[in-house]
Amino acid sequence: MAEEKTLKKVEKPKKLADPMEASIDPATQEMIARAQKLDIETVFDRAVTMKPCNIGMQGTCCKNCAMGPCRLPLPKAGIEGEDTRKGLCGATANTIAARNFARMVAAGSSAHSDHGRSVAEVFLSVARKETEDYTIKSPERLIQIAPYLGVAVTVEVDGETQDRDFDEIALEVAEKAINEWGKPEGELLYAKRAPKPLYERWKKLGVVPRNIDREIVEIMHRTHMGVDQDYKNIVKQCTRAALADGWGGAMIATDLQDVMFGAPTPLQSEANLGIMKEDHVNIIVHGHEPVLSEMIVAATQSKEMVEYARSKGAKGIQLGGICCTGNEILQRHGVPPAGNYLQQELAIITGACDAMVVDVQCVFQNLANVAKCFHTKLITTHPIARMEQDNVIHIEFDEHHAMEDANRIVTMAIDNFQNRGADVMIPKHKATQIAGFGVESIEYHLGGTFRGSYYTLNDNIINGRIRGVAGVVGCNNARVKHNEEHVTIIKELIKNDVLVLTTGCSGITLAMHGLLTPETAQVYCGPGLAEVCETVGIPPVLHMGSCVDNTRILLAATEVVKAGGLGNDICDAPLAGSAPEWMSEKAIAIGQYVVASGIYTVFGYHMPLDGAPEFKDYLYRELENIYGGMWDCEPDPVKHAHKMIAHIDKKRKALGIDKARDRVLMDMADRREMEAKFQQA
Ligand code: XCC
Ligand code: SF4
Repeated sequence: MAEEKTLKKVEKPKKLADPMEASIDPATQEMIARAQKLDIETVFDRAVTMKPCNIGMQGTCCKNCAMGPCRLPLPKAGIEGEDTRKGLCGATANTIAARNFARMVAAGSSAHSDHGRSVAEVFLSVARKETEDYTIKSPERLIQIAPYLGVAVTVEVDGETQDRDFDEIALEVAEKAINEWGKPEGELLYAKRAPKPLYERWKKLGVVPRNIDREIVEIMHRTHMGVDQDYKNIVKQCTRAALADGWGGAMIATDLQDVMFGAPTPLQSEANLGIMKEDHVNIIVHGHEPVLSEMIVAATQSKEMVEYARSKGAKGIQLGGICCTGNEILQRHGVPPAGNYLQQELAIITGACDAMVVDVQCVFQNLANVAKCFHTKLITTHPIARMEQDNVIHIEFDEHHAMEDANRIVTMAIDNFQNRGADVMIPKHKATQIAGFGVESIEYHLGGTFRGSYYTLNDNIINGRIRGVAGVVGCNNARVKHNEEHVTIIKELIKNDVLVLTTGCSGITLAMHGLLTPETAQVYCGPGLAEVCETVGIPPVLHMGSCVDNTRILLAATEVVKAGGLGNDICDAPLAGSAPEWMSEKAIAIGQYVVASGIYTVFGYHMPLDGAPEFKDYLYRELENIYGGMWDCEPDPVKHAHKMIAHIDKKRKALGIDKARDRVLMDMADRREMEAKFQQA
């Protein structure tokens, strides 16, 4: 019997993903099919063979001590009367779900903030003049952020105000920035960059972070067995750690990256696997920290390297990005992203990837298995992110000889070009995009006649041409049809005159599907938004960068409040947030800081909260009374967009600007009618 069973098992054909069901992107569909033909397994196949754990999905599995794991699924019939479910220690479903949620916030905040710390450390070497490979490309940004870190930019000399020595400012900024991670007293300095009422609210609630590391450590302590067993108190600490991320670690990362590598300005590029070139050396950089990839960009552009590539029979070097490392070099150098999170294996499956260089976060361990099937060199570069497989090469990157490391990596890729197999297949698909928007470029482009202020953006919101602003960000998730949620939600939003700001893999997705061009306005936008976009020549979806650059969205929201006419605080303005296909713990940290900053935030993919309905209700409803923003989850993309729009309209109504939209839309209809008549005549 037993034998028969095993036999049967072996005979059973392997379940594979249906490429058409797995993604809406033709390049991805083609590459999944190719992988299957070559018998190489990808995340898409694993997603159909491995089902998620039902109790984990509900958020109510606790393994915080060795008496567990204690599993508290919600009874099928629901709960009538008192909820008597408990873990061995008596922990309730609320406590367990809240602790699990908090640990996601801690992990997510630590990822962004550790990234920020690395950047701050490199900047300290720059300020101390210990490295020549990095410089200060944006002195303006440095001067701009210095006061927020309590660093004076002027000095008094004989009663006269003079500019302070620039090197001195740089050094003090570096020291003050690094201090934010572990200072023994005081509070997070950037908290005061938020609108005053928001800061005051945080202060009153006792959630202003003390320092970045401490808030994360405290989550780990509080969620240890037998410590914080009041879900509301746990959520309070989630807020404090998440704010330390959004208005701390991640914001410092963005700022100091801008200082060292330049603040992004709008530029044109492309996106999708089709950016790879058969006759070029293809190098893909993947991960999050731009510290190394900045050097790789420089190396691939150097004359020596290009000539070396030619000497090996290639026409040149094509660099491409995946995930947020990709976004970082896209927005500053126009390097095209080869794909988003779910396409990382596929870039290798083209057979044309001569080296994939990874740093931290969102890197599949399966890349090593896929790389084994091809000539691709998979190179890990970060001391905290190595892989166990023996085909992975580790070249540890050190900022003190950054250029040397980058040259070594690029040389390795070039040398590998000749080892390519005959079987190369690069999908043809790619799209053009405009990326590289920032707080200042929105100001500049939407500044209208009085350039240099958010007033014109506000004015267009007040007069109803722009209904509101949405931040749509975040990952892909193999449990969701690749790209579909992002694209559907965005189309629905812009159709309804909502201007969209995007970052992360969402940005890459929208680029791939051609939504990041000014021409998109005529095709997909409602009449109000279309008019604004056409007048100023911007896309209706503005790519603001990587995941840490969600802080740009916070600062843009702050500018909206400052410009006036849309309330006194972020929670008054017609704004909403969304992460359609989230998967990363960082998304939860981001969600929490966005909510705590006053913005209604809808996740598309399932949130692990169903096992604890009371805790879920607290996040989805109660938080609005505390922070002005709250969580929500809606997997249906059209409903998802309309929940955001409903919130935007609620805010418009509260501001008394709901009638303006009716007028604008009527005007437009009238005008079109007139134009039609005119044309007939
Ligand atoms: Fe990772 Fe930032 Fe998510 Fe993409 S979006 S899958 S976190 S790379 Ni931030
Ligand atoms: Fe179970 Fe409590 Fe231990 Fe969690 S902390 S595993 S609920 S005994």
